[in-house]
Amino acid sequence: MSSPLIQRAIASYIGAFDAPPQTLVQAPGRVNLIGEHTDYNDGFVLPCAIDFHTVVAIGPRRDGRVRVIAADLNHAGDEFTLGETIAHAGPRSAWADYVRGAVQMAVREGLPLAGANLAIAGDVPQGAGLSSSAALEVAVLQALKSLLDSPVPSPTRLAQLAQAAENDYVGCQCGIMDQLISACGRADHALLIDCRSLEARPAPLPDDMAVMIVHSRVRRGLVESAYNERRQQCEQAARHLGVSHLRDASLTQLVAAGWHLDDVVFRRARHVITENARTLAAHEALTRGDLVTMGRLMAESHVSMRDDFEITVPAIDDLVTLLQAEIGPQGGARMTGGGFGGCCVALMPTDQTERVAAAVEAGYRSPDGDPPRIWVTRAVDGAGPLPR
Ligand code: GAF
Repeated sequence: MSSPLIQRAIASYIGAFDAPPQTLVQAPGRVNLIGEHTDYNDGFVLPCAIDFHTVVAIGPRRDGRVRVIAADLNHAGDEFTLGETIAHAGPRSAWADYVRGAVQMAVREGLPLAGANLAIAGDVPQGAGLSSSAALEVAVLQALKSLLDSPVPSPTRLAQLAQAAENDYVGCQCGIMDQLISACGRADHALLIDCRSLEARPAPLPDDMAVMIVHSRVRRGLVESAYNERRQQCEQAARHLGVSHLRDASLTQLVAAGWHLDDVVFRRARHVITENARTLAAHEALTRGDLVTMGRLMAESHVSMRDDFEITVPAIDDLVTLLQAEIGPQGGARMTGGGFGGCCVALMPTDQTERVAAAVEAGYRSPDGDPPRIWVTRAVDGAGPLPR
């Protein structure tokens, strides 16, 4: 983690509260290798936490108030009273609702809080599909937990509270993937997460395999409504198939029921059912270091997101085609995250990264003419305290 980030959080805290913070904590963003829109269908995902973080500097208060400073937003502030029902901050400080939502969920969980001062700094690229909002929610909850010096909530429970903040306070009906990997990530590993049991099985990311993230610079528009609509379509398909979640349906069942399913709903369900199978196969391939199979599964995943789930955009399709052509059979690429813009993820032998990055830099421009942003990342541990 970058030390300027930590220094920014500390300086902002001291500037606002005239004393050093009691504790510093961090929560990372994430990239998903495969398993898209499967989490809220009780299915499987294969993300890793990445080397971009939200850092929170925190200190106690005794007056039941919470004061928050956003170091990266020109030290914008927010202040509210602790409670089980905290009013929204309003559209002009949308960032503050992630904090308010996380605090409200901590209070509802029964954490014995008496008030807090927080200063927040982060370097997770925003609006890129790398889970900056999950990192913020998880970091705030981790910071509140550190004030109590308590073993609870566990990392998994903390992720559930962060998801509740997003679902019930912010209003996006996301699944658990982003918050869970931010809370539970493991250095040098991707995690196969069973989004029903919340069990995670690590798969090592070998040193000779690189994870590259390429930001298409396509702005993610109308994401929330399109996301919630996809979720409703999946629920509709599950109802038709007589299962609680699409995790429990097979392709055979779907095809048999196909004649009385709307074509769009059929395709949404086909994506989820096949993506779950691909994700399980990808975990096995990654575990045996099989880049060729990983590449094939990533390519199939992208086609399924493009044609069945319809969450890609033409510029991202072009970027994935370019990446796949440059990488060849040893590895692969696909769009990552919720969709409608944002980033692609690519796997390749480490010694290929410079060549591939140069080719993408030269060969891709967003519809607005912006060059791509390229990061070769590594998998990091999930949220936790930072040494002082
Ligand atoms: C977003 C959501 F927040 C996740 O829960 C997940 O559904 C993802 O889109 C798509 O896989 O990041």
